[in-house]
Amino acid sequence: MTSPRVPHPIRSALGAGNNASPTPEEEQFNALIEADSRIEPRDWMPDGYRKTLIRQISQHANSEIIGMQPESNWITRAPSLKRKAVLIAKVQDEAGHGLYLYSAAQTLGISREEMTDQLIAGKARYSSIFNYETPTWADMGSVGWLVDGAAICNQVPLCRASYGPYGRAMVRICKEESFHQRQGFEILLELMNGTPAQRAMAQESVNRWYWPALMMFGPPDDDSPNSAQSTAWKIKRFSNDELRQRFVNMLVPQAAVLGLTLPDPDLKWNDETGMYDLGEIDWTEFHEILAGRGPANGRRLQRRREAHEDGRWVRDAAAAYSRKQTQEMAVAS
Ligand code: FAQ
Repeated sequence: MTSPRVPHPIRSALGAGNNASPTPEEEQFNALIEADSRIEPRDWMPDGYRKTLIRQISQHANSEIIGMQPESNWITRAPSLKRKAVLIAKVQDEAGHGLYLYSAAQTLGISREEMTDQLIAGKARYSSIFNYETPTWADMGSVGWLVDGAAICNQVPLCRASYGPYGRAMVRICKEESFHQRQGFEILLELMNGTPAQRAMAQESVNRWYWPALMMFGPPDDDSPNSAQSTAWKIKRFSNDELRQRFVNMLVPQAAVLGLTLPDPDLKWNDETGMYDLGEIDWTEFHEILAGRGPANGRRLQRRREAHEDGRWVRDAAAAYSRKQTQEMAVAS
């Protein structure tokens, strides 16, 4: 796995081949990035930095919101009252994460309506992982253990992202994701301590979710067009492949505790690198999903559109109440 060539932050912030001297605002921005300090909403920032953040944060927010669907599928069928309560709380947490992230993106000058319109029109991305089905209860374990586990690996470094509102939102989100990952692990542990049929259900589910979870980290480094610039701007702190590797290194001992097999016949410890070697990822599947041809792409967007329509009366009522309050305040003053 090769690391991307990382351009110098100052030169890249100014744009390749731009020999003009930096403006005072550019100098200030570059100095903040170099000093590992934070860029705040009112600070000057290059257009590309703003656009990159809007792209990443809105995709991330969309993922949290669409990501509610595969698990809400199981709320009415959870096997006990305790599991139902935990699952409701988890799905509610994802809604909260979406809201923090949409708010962080709004500080960059895009409105919530624009982001929602782009999502329901099918023009905005959300994580590939949420286009898979959740046909068994064990999938709630796999989503927690593998999907939230991958999310944590990817997101802990984002707590240090150079844009203040994004980094701060990630701190809170990561705390909740840790709990999510543990509840997934615990569902699988209980199944693995159960009957042969329960153990088989857990293994079958992990077989389906393992490779898609590895794809969550994005394309390989040599096919990741955004990485170099995002790393130079200290939005990304590690490459896609580095984080994917870190995730697998973490999973292997956990799988051993669970008694589960990770479905990669080429997975083996490498004494030289001090890491696990991984088998080949099927990137065709990833690109098919990004092109909208995954197992559940159509239904996920359709459900999001329906939910948006179902919520119209709430938005209208809130807007009417807000107008009324503004009028009352104007009369009183
Ligand atoms: N899915 O050049 P790169 C969660 C796109 S939250 C779809 O490497 P970048 C919590 C990428 O956008 C999960 N598209 O891009 C939860 C770009 O396309 P564009 C979401 C993907 O941005 C758990 C193109 O490929 N987490 O799970 C994916 O430098 C359970 C080229 O890629 C985040 O969003 C993908 N997996 O790196 C909720 C974390 N990967 O935009 C409910 C924040 C790549 O140029 C239940 N995001 N693409 O048209 C990131 O860290 C980064 O954006 C990456 C991609 C690492 C995802």
